[in-house]
Amino acid sequence: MTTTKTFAGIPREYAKLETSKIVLIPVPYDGTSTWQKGADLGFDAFQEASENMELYDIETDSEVYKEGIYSTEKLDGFSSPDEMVQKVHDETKKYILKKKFVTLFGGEHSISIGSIRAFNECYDNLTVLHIDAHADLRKEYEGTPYNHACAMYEANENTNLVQVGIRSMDISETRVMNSEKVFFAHKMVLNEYWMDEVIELLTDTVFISFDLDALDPSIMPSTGTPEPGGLLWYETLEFLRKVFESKNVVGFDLAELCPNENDKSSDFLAAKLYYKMLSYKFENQNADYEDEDEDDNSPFVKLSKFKDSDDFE
Ligand SMILES: [Mn+2]
Repeated sequence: MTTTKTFAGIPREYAKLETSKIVLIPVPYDGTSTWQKGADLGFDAFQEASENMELYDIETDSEVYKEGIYSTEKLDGFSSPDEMVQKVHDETKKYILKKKFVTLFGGEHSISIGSIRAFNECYDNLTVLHIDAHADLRKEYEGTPYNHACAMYEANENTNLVQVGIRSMDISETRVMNSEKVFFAHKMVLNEYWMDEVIELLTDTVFISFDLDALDPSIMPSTGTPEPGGLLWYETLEFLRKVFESKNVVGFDLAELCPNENDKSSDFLAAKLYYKMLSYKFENQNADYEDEDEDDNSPFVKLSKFKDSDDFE
């Protein structure tokens, strides 16, 4: 039997595949990163930090782990970037088809290529909401289209790609970038309406690809390429909660945690961010959460943000 640890050390009864609504796929891959290596160590640091996190979310008044979080075995041991993309695609698609809410944790950002491909095969009119310091729009880099610098090239071709927090890119990327759907960090800081403007550009079905270097290095120093001028904690949470309230988020990934053994705060932030995103996803279901039996609520159904249906109409 598997010895895979449960996310946050939750009891096994909440981590069985059959009853879990959420699947966590770890992809500790660091095949192509260009400067600081170490994203392959990100998942273990995230896992360890998660085990030290309290599991009641104050803001949503929920314990989302009770929806069930199944952790798959790590995907690793790839012989090439192509093989990594293919395996991530296959594994992601397998769990989408089991009607799970699929989440992934990198690894470097190229892990998103295969997962986005799988989501795009399963959902119409998919938006990829890409939150990152970097545009990641190179067609090819250092000999492969599956470099982390290329993570969003295919999404830009095949989905409604909306990019948020961007503050570093190559001039060649300006030629493929859809500038109407890019929110540059230096403009966001002057625009109090950026969250609503982003949401207006999203279709109803959204996959969130979150590169942790989107966050400011003051709160997320442990990433391969820290860029000044990033998102802060509460604005990030406010934005994500709005997205989860107003759109059907069908899955997400977090990438590029590059842990530093002398500073665990980034690892903890990553664990908390992951758990916050799950809490936002399921908060409407949790509103009536008293009966622990399974019901027909599916994470794929867009739910009213109102807890009591008498309160509106
Ligand atoms: Mn990045």
